[in-house]
Amino acid sequence: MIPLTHRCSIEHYAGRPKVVVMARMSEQEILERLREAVIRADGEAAEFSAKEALAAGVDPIRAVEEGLATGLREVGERFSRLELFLSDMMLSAEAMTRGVRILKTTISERKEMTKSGTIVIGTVRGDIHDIGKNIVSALLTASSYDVRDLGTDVPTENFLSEAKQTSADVIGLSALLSTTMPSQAEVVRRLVETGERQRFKVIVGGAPVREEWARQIGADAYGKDASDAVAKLNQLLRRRRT
Ligand code: B12
Repeated sequence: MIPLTHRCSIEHYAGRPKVVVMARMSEQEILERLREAVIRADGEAAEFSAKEALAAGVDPIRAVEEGLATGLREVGERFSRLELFLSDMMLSAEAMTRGVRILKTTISERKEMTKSGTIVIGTVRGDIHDIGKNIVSALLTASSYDVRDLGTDVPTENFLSEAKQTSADVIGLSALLSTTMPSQAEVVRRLVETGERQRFKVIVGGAPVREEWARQIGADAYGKDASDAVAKLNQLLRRRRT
């Protein structure tokens, strides 16, 4: 059997078909294929290339971040330049989700044994973007966090009540729109008002969010991407335990 990572073509020698196996596909080529599949909104190609990535031993997080997500961000830029319609963005998002579904299986397999902490996570009120948040949830789960994912468009009070109910260590807030970033600030404000600010750590993230914003609203941490989210939480909780 020919590994998926090898390109092959059928050529004819003396009138007989012969499979010619060509050079192994490089990691860079696989990442490029993932990116292109999302830009073309081709879900089948996204799944295929995700399988190629796994077969080639590409780190699944890298395949998501440097392959699929790069494509989706480019689609977002084209949308903002009015070169694409909202429906195009939706189809690309679907293609990305199909690729992520394949890669996620391997991310989840990495699960470590000791529990790292409990996090209540969700996309804030008014915002339905969930692809990035789902990746963060998957990597946190793989890093042994007990993740309570509340989904999207989550009302402020739901973050508070779920965190209390589960005795969570952390509340994670995702926002993809500049108009919904204030909902992250609202959660922190409510924690202060209810006297529970010291009880839970707060981490924020999402494409328009920056470290400076996290500081401004009084969050404990900002995560640039899924790997950074895990690193920041490990740091935060270690500090709290010592
Ligand atoms: C896909 C997409 C959609 C899809 C969402 C599908 C879904 N199920 O999520 C659909 C088509 C539905 C959509 C709708 C809209 N969208 Co949209 N969308 C995007 C797009 C192209 C990609 C987002 C994405 O999934 N990226 C890939 C993931 C992997 O990256 P990520 O989300 O940034 O997540 C990473 C990090 O940010 C971080 N992270 C994320 N969350 C969290 C949470 C925590 C706690 C931590 C620590 C880290 C973290 O880790 C993640 C993994 O690395 C962006 C473009 C962009 N540059 O972001 C526009 C974009 C966000 N959308 C935009 C807009 C305007 C809209 C609409 C208002 C369009 C409209 N006219 O209706 C609606 C809003 C609907 C709503 N009320 O929420 C704008 C926002 C502009 C702004 N700054 O406010 C963008 C930037 C496009 C643009 N350039 O104009 N969108």
